Amino acid sequence: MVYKKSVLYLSLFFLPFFLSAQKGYDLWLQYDAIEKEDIRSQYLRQINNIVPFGSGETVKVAVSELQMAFEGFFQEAIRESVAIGEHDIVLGTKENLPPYVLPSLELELSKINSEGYIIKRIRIGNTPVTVITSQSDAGLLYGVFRFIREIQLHNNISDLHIVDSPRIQKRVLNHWDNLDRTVERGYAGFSIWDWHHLPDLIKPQYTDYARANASIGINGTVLTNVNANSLVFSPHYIEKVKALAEVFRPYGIQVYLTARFSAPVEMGDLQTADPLDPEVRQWWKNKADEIYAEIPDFGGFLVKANSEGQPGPNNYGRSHVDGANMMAEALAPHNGIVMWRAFVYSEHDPEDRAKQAYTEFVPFDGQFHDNVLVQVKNGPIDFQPREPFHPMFGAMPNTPLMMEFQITQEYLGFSSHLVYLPTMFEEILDEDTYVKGEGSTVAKVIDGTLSNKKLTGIAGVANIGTEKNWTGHPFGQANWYGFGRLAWDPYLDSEEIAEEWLQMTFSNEEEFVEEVSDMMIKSREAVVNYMTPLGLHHIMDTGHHYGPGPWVSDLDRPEWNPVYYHKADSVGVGFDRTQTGSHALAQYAEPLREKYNSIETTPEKYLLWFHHVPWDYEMENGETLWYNLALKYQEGVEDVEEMVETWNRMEKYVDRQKFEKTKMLLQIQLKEAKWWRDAVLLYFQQFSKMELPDFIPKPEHDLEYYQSLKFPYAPGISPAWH
Ligand code: BDP
Repeated sequence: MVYKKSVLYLSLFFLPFFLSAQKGYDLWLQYDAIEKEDIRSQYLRQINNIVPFGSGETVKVAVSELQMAFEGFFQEAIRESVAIGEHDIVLGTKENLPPYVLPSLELELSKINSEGYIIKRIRIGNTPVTVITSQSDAGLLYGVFRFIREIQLHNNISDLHIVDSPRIQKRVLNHWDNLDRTVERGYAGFSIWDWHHLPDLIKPQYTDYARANASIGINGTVLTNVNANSLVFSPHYIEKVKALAEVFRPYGIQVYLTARFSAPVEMGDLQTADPLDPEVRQWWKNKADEIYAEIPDFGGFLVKANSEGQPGPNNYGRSHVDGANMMAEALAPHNGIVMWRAFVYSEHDPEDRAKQAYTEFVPFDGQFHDNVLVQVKNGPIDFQPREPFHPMFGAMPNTPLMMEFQITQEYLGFSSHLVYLPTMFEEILDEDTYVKGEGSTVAKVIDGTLSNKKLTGIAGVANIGTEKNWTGHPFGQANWYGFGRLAWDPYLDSEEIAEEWLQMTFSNEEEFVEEVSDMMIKSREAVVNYMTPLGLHHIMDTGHHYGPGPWVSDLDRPEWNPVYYHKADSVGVGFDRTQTGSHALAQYAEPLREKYNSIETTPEKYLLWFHHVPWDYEMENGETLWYNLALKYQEGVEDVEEMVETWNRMEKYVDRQKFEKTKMLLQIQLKEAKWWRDAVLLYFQQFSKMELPDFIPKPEHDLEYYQSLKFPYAPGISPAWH
């Protein structure tokens, strides 16, 4: 008896924690009961039964998702029915809907693409119903998730008329997951792919992963690290990949693998991986056939070649085109694609690293096969808190270019800092390349409208791991969510996305949504300010990229050292990329070239990216560069202080676990923002020889102390780097 009591006591005690953890796990798919009776009854008046048409797996998961959502919202089971009645939710693809439903949808059906959907309130005779329809199964599921979202946002559904289609075709997550379950640049635990137990153990988490992705329209996942392991091509692993593909298929998600260029040699079959060697070409064809025999809807390969030590066609005196086209030929009969990365820079090339990808790839414009996408990081260096857009965007009108964003926060505070990345994604997508006159935005390059591209894509390096809430930081989920939403429509407003996510994840209360979305929107500028303001970049400590390391200068490759990027000296700081320097700005179109060539017309946010600026240079506010640098670092710290205060006011809206966790993480962020400010300013002061302005509190430690800090076990470094 006593024993039982204590069990009960314990379980009651732990229940709130368990529920909280579950809430973290449920991401933005929280189907919480609608407590306000007027809202609840209004919905119930317009939702009766579900009437599905079609019998595929996708229809089944769509119905069960709706049922799960309704049961959560209304705490009542919603029945499935075969005959259409008043206020029913009728769902089916165009092909499967009964013909008498179609006339009221014809116009909309002609407007959506193969993955789009329509949600429309219509009357069949005198019977009012809500129809969710599409051209394809995947579109139908997207429509169902959209309908659910409308309710999560407490929108009116009495007169729904939504017609929506994705603007980009391949909307893909890139997992930098290794087969040993470590995750390169992963800060949320280990890989969710339990390779050892696959294909026999199918974890419910795989389905929940697919649900989350489908709910935001992600339709592809690259399961493995770009620093690839050829073992994944063995029959043993293909079987495991197949098992995952089967879980994801009903959700419209294709699987892809990273292809290690030297696989034909490493798997012991051939002596060479030369892409022009007929045996090598045949090897890739056979491998593709073998994979497709098991996974008929396999997506294709992502390839990192001749980059950071990875093998590639250059090892055999061949070009990126030779390599990519060889794989493209192997995949083409199966409708597979190659995503060939443009992230290349060489230790043998003394040219500014920011120029190298463009120099190497742009001359190949138009030479890649139709099923090749060249995947380009958003900026010309490497996922920094702020970079100008990559000049390759717009410079290859005859080659499909795929955007690569990094959702995992390698250079932005890992999973300890609250940084809302869609603000940054939006900044890049909105940038004007001017290649076809004003309005030639990066978004138009990516969605193919600028140069009429047939194949389009966007990738995000995932921030997902085995942590209970998937992403470590509760707000990391917003970056996964926001990436998906922008991949669907790169013209969306990141603030609206933040508001949506907050309502779906936390609460619909206006005060909460307003204040916290504002905090999220400002969080990106905060991290830029306390890490790399005014165009500084890559001054993180090397290897793990955790914390400041502007002093690092002893690594073998020059461009692995932060001093290479800031070039501080007694005159000033910054990388001269104008005519007098590396002339990297020549890779941009006019009028950008002219604009960036002069200090006066370069936006201050890119100042030290393009110019080596004297410490006493007078900036827009009449103060010196040195003063302004200090000001930015201080602003960054104050921005975080404000975030802390905002969050503390939100306690009443948030479940305890998420509240406490975020609160503690914000304290870490504040501590680290101060660390950044003090360490970087003390370091640069050696060059500027100027006093720190009064508003900078006395640093807690001296420079030597900051330089002595070492973090050999900082997370995210995968064995690929050892
Ligand atoms: C760098 C990362 C490294 C990745 C590389 C890449 O530090 O871990 O392998 O990018 O994108 O930023 O290939």
